[in-house]
This record gives sequence, C-alpha cells and structure tokens, in this order.
Amino acid sequence: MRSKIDQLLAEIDSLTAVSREELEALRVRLMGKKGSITALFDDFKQVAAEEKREIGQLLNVLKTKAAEHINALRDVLEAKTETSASTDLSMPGHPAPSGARHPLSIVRNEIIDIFKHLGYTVAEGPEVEDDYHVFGALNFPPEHPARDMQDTFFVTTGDNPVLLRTHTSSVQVRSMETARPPIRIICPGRVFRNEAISARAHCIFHQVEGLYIDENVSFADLKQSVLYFAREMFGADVQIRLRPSYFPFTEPSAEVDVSCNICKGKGCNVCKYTGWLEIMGCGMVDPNVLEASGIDSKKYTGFAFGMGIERIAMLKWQVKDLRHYFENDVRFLSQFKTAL
Ligand code: 2U9
Repeated sequence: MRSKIDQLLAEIDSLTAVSREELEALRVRLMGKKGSITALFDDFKQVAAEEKREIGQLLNVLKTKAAEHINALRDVLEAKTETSASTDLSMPGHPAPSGARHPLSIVRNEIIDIFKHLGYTVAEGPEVEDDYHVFGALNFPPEHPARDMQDTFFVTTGDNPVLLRTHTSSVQVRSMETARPPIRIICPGRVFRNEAISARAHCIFHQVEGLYIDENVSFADLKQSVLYFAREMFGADVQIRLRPSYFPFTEPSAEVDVSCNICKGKGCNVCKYTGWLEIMGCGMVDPNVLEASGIDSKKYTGFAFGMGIERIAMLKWQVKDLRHYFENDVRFLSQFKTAL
C-alpha cells in the first residue's frame, strides 16, 4: 500500500488537462467512487494497527495534494476561458484579399452589355466543331489556307474532319439553321489558331462576333451599329472609318478603325502616327452563306462583325504584350480590380 501511495504522490504533479471535460475525467479517475485514491482509503481498513497512523497521514497528504492539483488545473483553464471571453469583437478582422475579374472577362461583359442595348441576345456553341460549320457553311473555298493543317488544329482528319473552331462564326451558322429571321445575336467565345505565340499573337484567343438578319438590313445599319459600339467602348468623341476588305463570308467586307483615343487622332506611337486603331472586321452576310443555312437571300439581308477581345482590351488599357492575359500573374491581374 505504501508503494502505491508513493507512486501516486510522485505522479500527481505531472497530470494535466486541456479542457473542463478532461479535468473532470481526471478528478473521477483519482477521487471518484471507483477512483484510485478512494480505493486506497477502502484498503486502509486492512492495514495493520501499528501502521495505521503513518499510512493514514500519508493518505491524507495524497488526498490533499490531489485536490490542490485539480483546483490549480481548474484555475488555469478558467483563466484561459476568461481571456477568450474578453476578446474585443469590435476589432477589425484579418483582411482576406479579394479577387478580381479577369480583364478579358471585364471587356467581354462590356461588349455584351453594349450590344444588349441594341437588342442582341447571347448565343454560345461548341469549341470542337466539324469542318462544315467552321468553313463549309461560311463560303470558304476547298483550297482556302485556313483549312490547312498549318492554320487550324485538327482533332481528326479525313472526309469529315473534327477541329477546334478558328472563329465563333460556327455559332451563328448553328443559330441560322434552327431560327428564322429576325436573328440578332452576339457570340462570345474561345477560338483556336495554329499560330506561334508572341506579343501580338496566341494560339488561343477570345472573340465576340455579331449577326443581324432581317428584311431590309443595310450597310448603313451596320455602320451605325459599329459607330454606337465604338463610342460606348472608347468614348463619345471617337470617330470611325471603314476600309474595304475581304472575308469569304461577307460581301462587301470592311475593316473598322477607331480614331486613336490617346492622341485624339493627331498621331502617336500607339497608333503608329496614323491617328487610327483597327478594332474589328465586318460586312454584309454573303448571300451564299444565307442560302447554305436555308435563309432566302432574296427576302433577307444581314450584317456581321467580329472582333478579338484581347485586342480591344489591349487598346483600352494600352497593354503591350498579349501574353500577359494568359500568364495570370496576380501583379498584372490585380490592376483591373476597380475596372469591374
Ligand atoms: C456568319 C456570317 C458572317 C463574322 C465576321 C469578321 C468580319 C472579322 C475578325 C476580327 C478579328 C476575326 O478575331 S479576329 O481575327 N473577324 O473581321 N468576322 S465579319 O462574319 C460572319 C459570321 C457568321 C454566319
């Protein structure tokens, strides 16, 4: 019995509890009905008469030491609880850095909003397409270079190749197949071209294309829509000019320039001293394209336009290298936080 008491006396100071529950379990283990100290008191009855005095004193020392140790542990736990209760909840929290929209998303949303005001709705379609919807239905002749492996990413080759779309025009083709005029849609999306990556070109980029088909749609309607877009995007005082161009899917076709918003048309290094910046291409939808999708080209006419979102974003914020948009360096991206 003496050795059991000595062992417990030596152990007590090292006993710990990190919660009220642990402390109560410790108290029960030592001093509860079936606790080890209580058991020693029960055994005390069998101690020989001549040892009773000494063992009794030792047992009382043990019981007092255990009670004091448990009280001390309780004081420590209560002091800790008091500290957390006295935490000042009105203090500012640890700031969590907020994210920002990607600059290309900001510009895409802005373009969409501008055309929504003109009555356009958004249409989307697959990035992996067949040859017909990317080239055939859009009046690309069989020998056109865009159909070549050098320019387009092919998923499969053969009679009916599968490929990554090189423009979102395939979305408009699919809409023309299912809807009847009036059609007024805007098609944002990712496109893919087999090009070397540089400051001015990338193999993946983003486009917004638009299509308006109805009776009596004219080139004057196209010009006015493009002017409205340019002024909403680059400022109410900008001018536009249209230069003749060629696309297989539009006739006549044009490139659209906007007067340089840096030098106000006077000439600077951004516009290469021309006073003009190219922003998009456009044209009247070729009758062959209307007919290929089952739209009567004698009754309906339409215009279409297309622009690269990266280019518009570069002009808007004077970003000199296209690759910034794809590298996702937060030092670049966080500069657009306020431009939502
Ligand atoms: C249909 C009919 C016509 C879409 C058009 C352009 C002109 C154009 C380029 C701008 C820069 C592509 O991103 S870019 O390289 N696009 O110049 N796109 S007209 O014409 C269509 C589309 C669909 C059914």
